[in-house]
Amino acid sequence: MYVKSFISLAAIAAVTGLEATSALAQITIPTVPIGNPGNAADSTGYGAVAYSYNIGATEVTNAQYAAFLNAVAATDTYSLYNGDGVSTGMAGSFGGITRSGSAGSYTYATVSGRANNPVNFVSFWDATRFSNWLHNGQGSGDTETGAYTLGGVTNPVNASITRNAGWQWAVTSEDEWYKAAYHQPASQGGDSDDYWRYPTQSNTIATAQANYFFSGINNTTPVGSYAANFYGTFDMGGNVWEWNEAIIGGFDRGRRGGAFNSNVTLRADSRNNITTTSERDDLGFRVSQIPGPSSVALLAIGGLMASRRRRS
Ligand SMILES: [Ca+2]
Ligand SMILES: [Ca+2]
Ligand SMILES: [Ca+2]
Repeated sequence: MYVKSFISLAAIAAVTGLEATSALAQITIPTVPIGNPGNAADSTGYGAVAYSYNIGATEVTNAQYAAFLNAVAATDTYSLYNGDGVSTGMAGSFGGITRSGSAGSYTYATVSGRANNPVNFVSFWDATRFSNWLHNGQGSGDTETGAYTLGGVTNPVNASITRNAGWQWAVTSEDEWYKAAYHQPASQGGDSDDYWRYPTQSNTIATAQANYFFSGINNTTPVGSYAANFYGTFDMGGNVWEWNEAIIGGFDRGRRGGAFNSNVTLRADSRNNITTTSERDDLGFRVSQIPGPSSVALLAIGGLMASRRRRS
């Protein structure tokens, strides 16, 4: 019977010791599996990944990033929120997150109609802290340890920070990103050399396929507004550029895929980089995941729910 098998969040909290509110606050990052491990690189030299991994199906959204801010940025020690000006910054016409209150009790909300647009105005270091927070189970999870050891320094020395072994969530590496965007084996319906020129399963692109310069939108669009590519990811071409981990020069990290104001930079042969502290209207990020202990913990909670249902 439905009524007897129903289990409330409060009951889950009672049996797991979790607060119902923290269970509700957990966000979900939809991911897709990237298989074909051990694939060869493209002629550009990128795209080879030896292991299987998951990647965010979409760019990280304003709603996801606002949940992160509400969890860890009541004071905002690390400048995770960009509040520049009225027309720029996260509260401006290209952003989608507002901040209320004063330091120590800041709260954050998404702008109506823009919750599912990609977060922007985020530095590379903001992206690493979001990843660490996911790695550490969200909630009050630490932002300074996990996939990256940041040591409480808002903008660390660039070359000193690389992904730690044992990572569970991370900013995409350049190869992880490139493979998810452009790879499709010829044997699985792909291009003859296993890589497309655009992240749209095609060697040409049209405005029906992505939000880029010729679309004429000149702003971000909700993630997933265009068709998915081979592996099931959205908006790897256009919408916003996406940070990757590649260390390029003294102060830069990689970014790929172009944005709403881009054209040729959507292409596989267009490698790009920008200063780690840049916070721009056309730049966001996407995360990678290796299933690990936190996923196992969630499965355990799911199993507990199932066993409670069976008993009730
Ligand atoms: Ca920031
Ligand atoms: Ca090709
Ligand atoms: Ca993009």
